[in-house]
Amino acid sequence: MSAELWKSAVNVLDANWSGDHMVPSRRLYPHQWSWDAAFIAIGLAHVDPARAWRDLRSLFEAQWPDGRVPHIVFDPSVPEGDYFPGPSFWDVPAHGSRPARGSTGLVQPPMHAIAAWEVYSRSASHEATEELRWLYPRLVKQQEYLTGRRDAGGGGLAALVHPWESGVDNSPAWDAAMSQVPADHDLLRRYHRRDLDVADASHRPTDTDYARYVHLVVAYKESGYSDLELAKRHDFVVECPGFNSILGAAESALAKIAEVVGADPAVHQERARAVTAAVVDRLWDEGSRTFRARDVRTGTLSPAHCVTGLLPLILPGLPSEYTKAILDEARSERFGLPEDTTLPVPSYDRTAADFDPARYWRGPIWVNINWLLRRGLDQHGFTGEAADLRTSMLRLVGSSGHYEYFHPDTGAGIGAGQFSWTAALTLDLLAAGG
Ligand code: 2M8
Repeated sequence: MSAELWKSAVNVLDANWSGDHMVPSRRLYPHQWSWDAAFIAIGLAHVDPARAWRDLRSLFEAQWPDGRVPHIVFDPSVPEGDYFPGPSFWDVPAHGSRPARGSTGLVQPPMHAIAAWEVYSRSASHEATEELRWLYPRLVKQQEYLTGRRDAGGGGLAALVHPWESGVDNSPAWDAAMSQVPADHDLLRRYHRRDLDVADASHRPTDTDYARYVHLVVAYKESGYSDLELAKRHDFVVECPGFNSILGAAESALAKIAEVVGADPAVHQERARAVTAAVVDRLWDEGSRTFRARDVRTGTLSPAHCVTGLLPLILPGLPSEYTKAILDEARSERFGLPEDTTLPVPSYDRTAADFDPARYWRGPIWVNINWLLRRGLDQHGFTGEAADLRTSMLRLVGSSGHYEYFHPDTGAGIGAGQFSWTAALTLDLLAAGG
């Protein structure tokens, strides 16, 4: 079973390799995505480290001069109509040696330092050290952009200007903030939602979501993708516990990378401590004893219990008062942290009236999130829970296939099949042993 699963995962990654980068899915996502590349590198480390480094390099070659690492790097050989919104919609200017329209202007969770450290640890070599040397200053610049220009709330966290930046696009965490964003259906009608040609509409964000997504991109683009005074002029400015926990964990990974490349680890340890303190200070809700998303414009925390509220567990320095509270929330009927025979945790509170088992980030199970949760459980000594979660993920992918996401009651695969991060993280879970 595990040899078969290993082989099927390798086959997915072979089929989705595009010469110098991996696509998440041939049909649904035919370009390179930022946080996907990091999860994919973690899996490739076990079978083809050269491809892992190449994929990360391709992504960081598209880094902007201000440090932002774009959420999509467009493949110029893919026709404009194969993904919406494509290169001309974003109309990103040329910078440095990068051609115009080469990427989007948004970011995604900065998983890359964590991934680079994972790849290096699995295959330390002269070449791997050279790759780390090349990446290190770029990773630092990425972090500095996020904690600098993107600190719209002024509390030491990165603020997001679009739900796509969170990676959990239509999560209920954004419902309150998104309800204030104009939904211009006329504007949306001028475009064609390519995703609905290749996926079931009931499994994807709604047209109202997309009308708001388009509005936010147009507004940010019209500002020249500027981050000045975001909280005053942009319609959506939020702090996500998932994104910011990855930001903090990335600093801890950078401390380890700094030691290899001869830089100062202390500065990264200090930044990791500062981000961890800011996550607690700004996103902890004492009433419910959970972490929540913050709307920077209103200063309020989202009422929704979303799986991103469990992700501060990946912060190595999170005090035990909070790690225990996260474990309680994960074990509650809202998420049902599995015994090894049951299903991994869903993306949203199972007991909520608007829990939707099929619609993308509003209920289904995602492997990347569960992989992060397992890492956090393991790191904080909840090793039995981490082992059960690993087994349940492998059972799910083993029986349903390398799907993009999974039905939280039946385990049926939903969205794109042959999905790269599911395959890549399956390799990493198999390699981790029981
Ligand atoms: C999904 O997001 C894209 C937009 O970025 C889309 O729906 O078209 C999300 O699941 C995101 O987390 C992921 O990185 C991307 C590619 O897998 O797809």
